[in-house]
Amino acid sequence: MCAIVGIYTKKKNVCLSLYNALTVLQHRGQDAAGMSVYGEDNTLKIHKNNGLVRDVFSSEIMESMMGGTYGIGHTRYPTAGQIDNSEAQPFYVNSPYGIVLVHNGNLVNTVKLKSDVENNNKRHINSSSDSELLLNVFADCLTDEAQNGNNLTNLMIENAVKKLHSRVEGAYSVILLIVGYGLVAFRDPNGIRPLIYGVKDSNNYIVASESVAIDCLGYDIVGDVNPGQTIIFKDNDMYKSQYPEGSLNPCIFEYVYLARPDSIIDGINVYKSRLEMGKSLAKKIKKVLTKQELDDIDVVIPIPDTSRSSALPISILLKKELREAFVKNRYIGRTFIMPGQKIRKKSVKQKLNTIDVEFKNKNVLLIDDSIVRGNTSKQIVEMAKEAGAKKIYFASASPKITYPNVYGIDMPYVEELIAYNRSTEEICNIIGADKLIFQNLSDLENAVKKFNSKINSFDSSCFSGKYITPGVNNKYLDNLYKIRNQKNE
Ligand code: PIN
Repeated sequence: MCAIVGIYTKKKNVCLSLYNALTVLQHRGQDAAGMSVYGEDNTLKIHKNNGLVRDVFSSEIMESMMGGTYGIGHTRYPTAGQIDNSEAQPFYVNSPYGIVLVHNGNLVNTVKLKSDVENNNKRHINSSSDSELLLNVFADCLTDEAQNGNNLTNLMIENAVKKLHSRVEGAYSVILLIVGYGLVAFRDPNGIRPLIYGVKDSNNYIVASESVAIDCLGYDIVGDVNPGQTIIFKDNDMYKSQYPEGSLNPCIFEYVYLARPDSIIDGINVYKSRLEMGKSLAKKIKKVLTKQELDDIDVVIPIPDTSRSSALPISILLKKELREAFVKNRYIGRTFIMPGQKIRKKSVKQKLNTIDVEFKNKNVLLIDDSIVRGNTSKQIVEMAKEAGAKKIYFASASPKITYPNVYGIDMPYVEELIAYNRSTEEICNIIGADKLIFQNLSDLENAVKKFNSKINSFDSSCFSGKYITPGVNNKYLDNLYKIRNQKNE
């Protein structure tokens, strides 16, 4: 999962707005940050490095980025293995025209693409990033369009994106900066990863992964970039085209945990969808627990931050008090995003502490948004016991995660997933709880779908094993595992 943003304005020093947008989107990736701006003096500036936005963009660097009127930015977290800065974005190619790209998502036909790009298009890929590959595919498609020697036009760009769609498979929300021309935003025909745009004073535009960036920078939301839609921002205006028709299959994990609750994604208020998840989880809890167990519960306790929204209706529907009993150190990044098991294990205790009075001699119902590897959940149960809890019921607002994600979320391979090949009872024993309850997948999907009838289906692949793009089969997943292990060696 990454964040992308593009801002097209008439005012100078667009780097300042890009910086602000990237800090608002920091939760989508803390591994690396970068931006590229283009100014009237015909210079393109690019800066990227590993680290948080505030560390990568010191005052000195920001000063060197001043001047430009349009630009793009990115925050990244690793989608597989390696964490050197060769995969930080944006990526740049000087021909044709000079193009810079930021990408959120993950391509699934990279082996074929790489061979096509290197052997047929005679281009060099200098990293293991699928985003660099994507940029080179676009550059090749645009080179085809530019053969007649004419000046660049919107139609040429739209045709190049059309060709790109026919070559590329996977999830891709993309923003391009074309030197001297403007910005181009497009979203894959399945609309897996989010992309939304907004306007200020009728001719300043922003396009970003989440609507919070639009809000916080004082722009008004216009709408989501539709699956298969291309929007060109040029000469103070925007030009939309649609190819292919596309269908909306957003990643359900955005609603479960990835996105900020104050974002609206594909017309759905993320916070409201989490409230709904809480309502249906409350029903499931009532079904699964005996009357005795339900009576037993003294308090409902969310594990901060994401699960707070779903814990609220659970407390109301179960008629149990809601208590804040975990305090989070807000200066430590999300453990889910950190690469490597060791760092993840160590960081739980540093990150969360208990308010012991809320646990002492109580039967508690803990709520979390998901259980992935289960390490955090296990340590949290231990902490609750140490703080004096008698019984611990644990409920997850999403179902068991039993398949890998191939569309840009850093999910571990199946064997690292606690729910892989295990019953709910087995998982419950491992994490040390007295009872464990998972949300049903249909309930989760309904909780989100309820707010947008246009959604055909979700990318719920990590729960269901059903992948929306062709070619993602057991052979593909096994190969992914091998590559991942090689990278981690
Ligand atoms: C963390 C949200 N959420 C908590 C991320 C932990 C799985 N974990 C996924 C639960 S926050 S584990 O609220 O956004 O800070 O199952 O892998 O141990």
